[in-house]
Amino acid sequence: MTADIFAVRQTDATEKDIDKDATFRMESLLKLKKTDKVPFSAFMTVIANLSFRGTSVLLRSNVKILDFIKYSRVTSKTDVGRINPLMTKKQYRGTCLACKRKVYRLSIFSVRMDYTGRIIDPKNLKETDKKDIKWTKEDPATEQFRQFAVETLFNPSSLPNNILDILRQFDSIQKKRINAASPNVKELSKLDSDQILNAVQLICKRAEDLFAKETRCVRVSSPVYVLGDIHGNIADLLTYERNIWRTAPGVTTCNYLFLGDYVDRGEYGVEVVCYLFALKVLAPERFFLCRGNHEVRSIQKCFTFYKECFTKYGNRVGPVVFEACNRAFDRMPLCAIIDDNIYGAHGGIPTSVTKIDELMKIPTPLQEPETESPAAWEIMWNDPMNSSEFHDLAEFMKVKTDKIRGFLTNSKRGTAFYYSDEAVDNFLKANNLQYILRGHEVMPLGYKFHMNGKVMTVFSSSRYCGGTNEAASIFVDNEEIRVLRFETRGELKE
Ligand SMILES: [Mn+2]
Repeated sequence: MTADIFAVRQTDATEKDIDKDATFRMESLLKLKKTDKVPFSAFMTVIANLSFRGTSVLLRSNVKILDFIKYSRVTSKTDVGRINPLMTKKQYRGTCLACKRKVYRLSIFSVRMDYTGRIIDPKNLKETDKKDIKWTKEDPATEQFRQFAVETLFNPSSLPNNILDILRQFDSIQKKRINAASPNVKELSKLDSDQILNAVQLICKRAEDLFAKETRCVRVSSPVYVLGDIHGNIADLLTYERNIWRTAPGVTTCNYLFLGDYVDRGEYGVEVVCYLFALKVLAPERFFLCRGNHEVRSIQKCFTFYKECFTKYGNRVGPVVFEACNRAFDRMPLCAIIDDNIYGAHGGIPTSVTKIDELMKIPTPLQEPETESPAAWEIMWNDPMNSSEFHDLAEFMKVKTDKIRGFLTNSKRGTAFYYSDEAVDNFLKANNLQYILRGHEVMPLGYKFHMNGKVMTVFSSSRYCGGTNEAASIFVDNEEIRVLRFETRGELKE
């Protein structure tokens, strides 16, 4: 240490000088022999009473701290930022926290995709690559998952894959491709009513069982595409397939959240339901479906879905198809939370319940949600209303706004409520959330921001009821909420 102090002070001390100084410090300051060990407390005492001089220089940097900061870390960061602003962001992020520290295993399947994005020719690596990899025996859950992959997910002729192929033929380009790739896939119109009944019943039952097991408010993580009302528009649904989940459901990287209203108004309610249920069955942890106000029997009887089942499938098969779909609807989750930050539901927030934990307690199944669970009914029906309109309406209805906690009777719909900025703030604060995404109302561009962007409407069926509205979806990724709009006109015309 004495030698180091001399070195920092840059004196021309010889070995002898250093030895002399060290002996002096040991004997006179510490009262020890030159060869003794120095106890730590004794060492600290001589430093603290300043009799052992020079030690502080050993801890000092020979560069000024401001110069150090200026020329090292910060400079390099600004340089990176100037080259590409995304790079500085990525330095901190990489993948999300939830994605870190996972235990991975090798998947047993390699799959081949044809030019339509469909999976063909799955290869079991246990059989084809056994020379390169020694496959160990798996636990029962993994074995079960692999069994599902063999029989359903990567089996091109499994029920859900078959349903998807049949429904893809509503898109003329997909139809040509499917005919070229798999000439044996039948068109829907060429199936007899018993085949259809069998397929619809089976896919609905499997979806029903999955929905029944989900929580009433499902947790979804980004990246996720959020879609609003579809309303029997199979053509638009196939446009999304082409653009945002082109590859088979088993190998997509994103999640997909649908906010309800799959049937009524549009012509292809049954097809939309079967298509979405097939996705749910193939990839239950990727595709999430919330219930909309049209996923209710009494509403479908007033609109078109009930009639659609009868006209398409007749008096014998029609009611069975209708009931099979509705048994699944009765068990659908009501809302979703994305990344612990964004709430998603068909209509929005209910009057009676402010905590998500309470929403979890809503019972299932709900055949008649209007009477069985007002909270569920309101989640499916309520509409947001901005402050000035809300106050005008309250005045008109002669209601004092300080008593109603931000909710007013929904005069436009004749049921449920409007919710204001105040109700939204209470709900978001109570659950530590930031945004609300919902569908339920058609918008000219397919989306609309309300209340300074805290609430967003997304509508994913273009030209709804013969109108001119566009379709949109919302893409949530990398701490950003982006609106996507779709050109839905093109490819369906021959
Ligand atoms: Mn609706």
